Amino acid sequence: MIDEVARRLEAAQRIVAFSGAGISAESGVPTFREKDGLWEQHPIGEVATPQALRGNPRKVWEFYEMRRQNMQSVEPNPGHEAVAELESLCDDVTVVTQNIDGLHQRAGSTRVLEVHGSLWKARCLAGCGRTVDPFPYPAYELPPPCECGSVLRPEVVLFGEMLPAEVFREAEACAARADVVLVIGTSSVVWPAAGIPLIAQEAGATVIEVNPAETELTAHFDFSLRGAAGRILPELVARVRELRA
Ligand code: BV8
Ligand code: ZN
Repeated sequence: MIDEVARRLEAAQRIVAFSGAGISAESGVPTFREKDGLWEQHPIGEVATPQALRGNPRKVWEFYEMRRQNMQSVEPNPGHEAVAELESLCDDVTVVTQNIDGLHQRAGSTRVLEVHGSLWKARCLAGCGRTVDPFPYPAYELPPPCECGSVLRPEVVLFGEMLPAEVFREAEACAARADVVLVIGTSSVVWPAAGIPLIAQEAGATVIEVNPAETELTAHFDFSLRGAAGRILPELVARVRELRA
């Protein structure tokens, strides 16, 4: 199967790598829905909804500041690096990530669409328009003050919130014109992001999942490589390189 997948990848003019928390798992970043996942330790209703943010901005900030703190000792892993290396094999590669950790960019990917926002950006909660990018770690005060007298909020998409319209539109457009989509390390349960690979498939793309487990959408995909991204993606890229040699 991996030979057939490598052939599809080698022939692709336009590639979309769609990623979730699983690609960062081997960097030591906890995922959300596996055992001891983030949502087990921190109920979504308390730390990842607009209601929680309005009701207790400090508690929501403590959750995101803890994740920013954990990221201080985290590096991209061979999975991120293999995705970045795709750019040397294909001149139209777009990463569409649900992750907010910034690891794809640190691994060298140059076109990254963050459909759920970023840990490293903040914006005014009251809507005065101020944005702080980058919003470096540590935040000296939680919640951080905004010049307008309100406070800043993480530039992260909380449950029940719209995804950044421009970014999501661009992600849908990239999916609709992709030849191959890699679906890496996502449980495919969070919408509308989970629908990105299906948009590509409707438009004729080959969709390849990389995940140690079966997911909600595995049955829809053309190929599903069972295993860790940090092992499978470097092997895939190596085979594409061989086909090119
Ligand atoms: C919206 C914040 C509404 C940032 C996140 C019912 C009730 C309420 C809401 C809904 C509902 N039904 C649908 C909804 C909408 C809701 C939703 O989809 N809920 C789901 C849970 C049912 N969606 C929303 O609310 C979205 N907004 O719909 O707006 C609207 C509509 C119109 C008009 C106005 C408003 C907003 C969704 C974004 C929410 N924010 N996070 C943060 O804290 O990070 S979502 C959160 O889940 C993260 O962003 C994460 O990226 C995302 C998806 O999770 P995964 O990345 O897939 O991670 P997970 O742990 O689930 O899975 C890890 C996978 O990796 C596993 O498959 C595992 O096997 C694999 N893996 C593990 N190790 C490895 C590996 N793979 C490879 N290699 C390894 N080594
Ligand atoms: Zn403000």
